[in-house]
Formats: sequence, structure tokens, C-alpha cells
Amino acid sequence: MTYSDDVLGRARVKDTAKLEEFYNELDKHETVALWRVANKIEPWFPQPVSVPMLWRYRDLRPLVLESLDLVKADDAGRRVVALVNPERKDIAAAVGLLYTGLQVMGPGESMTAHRHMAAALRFVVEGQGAWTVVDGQKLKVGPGDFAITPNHAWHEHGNEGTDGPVIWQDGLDIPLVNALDAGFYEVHPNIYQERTGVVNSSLLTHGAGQLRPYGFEDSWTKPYSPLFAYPWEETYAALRNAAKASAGSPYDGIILEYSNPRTGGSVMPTMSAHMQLLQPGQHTQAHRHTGSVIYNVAKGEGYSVIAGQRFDWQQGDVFCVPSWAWHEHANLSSTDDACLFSFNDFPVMRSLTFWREEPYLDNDGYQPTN
Ligand code: GTQ
Repeated sequence: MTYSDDVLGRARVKDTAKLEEFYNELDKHETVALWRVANKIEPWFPQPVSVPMLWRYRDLRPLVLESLDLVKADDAGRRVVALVNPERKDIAAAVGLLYTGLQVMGPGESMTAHRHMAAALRFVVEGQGAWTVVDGQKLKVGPGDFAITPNHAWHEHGNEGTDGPVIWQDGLDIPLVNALDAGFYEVHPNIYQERTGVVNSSLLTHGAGQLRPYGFEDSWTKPYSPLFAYPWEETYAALRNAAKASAGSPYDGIILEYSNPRTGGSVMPTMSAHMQLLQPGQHTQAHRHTGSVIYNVAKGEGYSVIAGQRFDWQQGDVFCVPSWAWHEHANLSSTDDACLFSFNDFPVMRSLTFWREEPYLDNDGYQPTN
């Protein structure tokens, strides 16, 4: 397949002096001849503006911790160092239309409650004592735990630990919401939410996987998971168990999607998340798909090849795969597994029928094995 634009069916008008004059006239009326822009605005295949990136935790951690002393929680709202793709500074996206940042909360700190159209998720990187209140429910989360803050749900969070700060990764669909001009934001009228139920009630009720609790058929009508937190221990155990029974995906190793226990679908309508395990020495095959992905290295060390570029990673590092970029992952340890947390916009791609995926094939049409 060649992608020349000099073919019947593509715009291939050659400029002339007369046409230039015509274009200038169109411009005066805030119009443009489609054939001048058609090949750009309708590319043969996705042309992400975002570039593949890796942010090293050992570089960012000191800066994130420094911000603790520099700004007060009540002034910052959220004390976050956002990870911004060099090509997407205008919309504060890390990749595609996804935002991510490292949030820090000191011992005893709490952030005020708010809600917004953007959906949020958290992956705890380090520290004990983090909590979040979502829809009035208080959840406690520790390192490796994944939690959601669905869109338009009141939320606030803090650190009730005494030892030291908590750092977690925020993932939000802010750039998507803004691209669609749908952003709203409200500060909670009482600044803090009233708490309902016992701590971790969503986990106590809905956290038993396939054991489906009765009594929620009518009362749970929300378009997101009633389970708000997914602890690391269970997630890692599930990966280890799955690894005993199967090889998983050729592209991702053993990979599990954090899912809505009522539907089996994604935890929220716009974003989904995974945890994957790469066996010692495993090097996955390359593929590509529509949709953007942001990773956090939960465990181990290795590298990923993204659009032909190698990115070496270790625990806490964040990296991203732009839409339609070839990518493969490798675990550099011959003795220990490596785990990658990731979140993505696949639910958007799927619900809008934009999902496409293909394996990397060599010139003979075979999938090279690593
Ligand atoms: O905690 O709701 O990193 O609204 C950026 C925007 C976190 C949050 C961010 C937000 C939040």
C-alpha cells in the first residue's frame, strides 16, 4: 500500500496564478478551497500530534516533593505536576486527548471537594494514608491501588497518614472534554462532602469479582462502575494466577482490564484502565491500534519500543503511546516479572466505532517474533 496523494480520489490540484487569486478572495470571506486542505484534514491513517514520551520518576519525584513546601493545598486546589506532551502544550495533554499528572499530599492534608465534567482516575505510586471521597463514599488507597472518580461525581481527597507524603498519578479526560466544549466545574457548596456509609463501602459491596450482590438491579443506574477502588494485592494475584494458566496476549502479556462488575465493561464511559504482567525475559510482539495510552510502571524494569524509539523504564516512570503508533514491551529481568499500569481512551474509540487494531507484519506478511 502506498500513500501518495498524487492519485485519482485524492486532492491533486496544481496551484496557478489564477487559483492563487481565487484563494485570496476565498480567504477574505473566511473560507478555503477544500482541495487545498483535504489531504491534511483527511489523512490516510491517524497522524497524532503527540509524540511518544517517557517521564522518569527519579527526575520528577524531587520536584513533586518540592511543591509540597512551595504551595498550600488550599491555594493550589490540587497540588499536581502535570506531564505535558511537548507537542500538546496548548491543551495540557500528555498524549492524544488524555491528561496526566503526579499529585502530592502531605501528612494530614485534605483537598476541598469539587466536581467537573472531566472524569478522573488515580494510580497510587507511593505513600501510606491516602483517601478519597467519591459520591460521599470514603475509600482508602495504598501503593499500586487504582481508583476512579467518575465525571460529575463530587470528590475530594487527602492523606491521613503520619509518615510522609502520598504521590499518586491522576489521569483525566480534560483535553477530550475541552475539545468537545463540554467543560463545567463546581466547587462543593459546603467545601467538604458529607460522608455516607462505612469506609470502603463500594469495595466491601462490589469487590468480590464474580460474586454479584443482589439489591443493585434498580438502584445502580449510573453509567460507571459501582466499584470505585481496585486494590493492588488482588490485581497482582489475579495476574499471577492468569499467568499460570495462559500466555495472555502476544502484544501485552497477561493483561487485565479493570472492569465495571455490573456490566463487565469499562469502569467509566470515556476511559478504561489495565494492569499487565510481563514474564521474566518476555518481549512482546508489536501491534498498533487507535486510541491513546498512558502507562505507569508498577513493578520491575524493561523497555518499550514506540514508533521505532526505545524507552527504558523502571518503577514509577510514566510513558505514553500515541494513537496508531507501533509498540511492543520487554521485561529486562530474567528472574522477576514486570507490571505496567495503563489507562486509555478506548471506550471512546469503541463507542464511536473508531476502534482499529493491527499486528505488525514483516515484508513477507509474517509477524516477527522477538
Ligand atoms: O483531582 O479532580 O490532576 O480536577 C487535574 C484536575 C486532578 C482532580 C488533576 C483535577 C484533578
